[in-house]
Amino acid sequence: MSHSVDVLTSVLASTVRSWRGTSTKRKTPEPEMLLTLYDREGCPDCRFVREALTELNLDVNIVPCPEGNKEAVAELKKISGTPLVPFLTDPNTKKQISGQDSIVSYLFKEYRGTSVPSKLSSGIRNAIASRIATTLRNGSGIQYHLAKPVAEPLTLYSFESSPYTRLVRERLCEYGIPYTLINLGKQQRADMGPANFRMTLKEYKPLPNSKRDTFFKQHGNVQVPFLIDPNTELELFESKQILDYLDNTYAA
Ligand SMILES: N[C@@H](CCC(=O)N[C@@H](CS)C(=O)NCC(=O)O)C(=O)O
Repeated sequence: MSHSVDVLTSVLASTVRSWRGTSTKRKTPEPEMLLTLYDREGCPDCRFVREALTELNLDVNIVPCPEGNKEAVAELKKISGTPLVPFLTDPNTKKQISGQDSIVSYLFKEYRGTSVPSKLSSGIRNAIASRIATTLRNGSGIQYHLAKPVAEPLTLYSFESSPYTRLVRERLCEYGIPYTLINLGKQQRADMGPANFRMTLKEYKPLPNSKRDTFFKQHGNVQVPFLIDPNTELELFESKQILDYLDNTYAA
């Protein structure tokens, strides 16, 4: 599939999800230690959890569990007692939780002190929309593709609904590459739109003292996906280049 078609179907997938997982509340205290999510990018249930993580401005270690990766699934089964994703571990509270509804409820209660907002709550419509999103992406980010082992986890700057970033997350999942997901959800009107076409006439400035602000100070703009690979000391913008890099570096 050409990159443009991939981007288009990814836009459609985000649209069918009503662009949940785009915005992030201005202030959510960051937990001391990163949470870990055993995840399958194309799995409709895992999507709910990642949408909640963006909305809550929480970063997370992703352990990809693509179908067909026997080692990853065996590891998951050892820890959780079941081969099912999503599964979340939170070292801050020592909680281990299975299933999207329990995980999303836990995240909102623990990190926002509220119940799950209706747009993220479970229900038949929401579940169907998430399945349609997976169908639109033709099941990408589900099956394991044989890959070389990775010594150090990568880091990906993302937000859940980002159509370009979804393509990278799918590929990382298919190769079973663990990574730290840094959520840079949108926090104000000026964050809307692509990096080179902001919805503001003023000079772009992220909210002070936010993760976006830190990123802006480092790179002079905010654009996702942005990938860091400590194994090769590479830092890369642009989804197509990142996908080519992952194929060239990690496909077995
Ligand atoms: N050509 C870039 C486009 C990336 C892009 O437009 N990303 C959007 C999110 S989907 C973005 O970073 N928008 C600016 C922002 O979120 O602040 C690529 O293929 O990676």
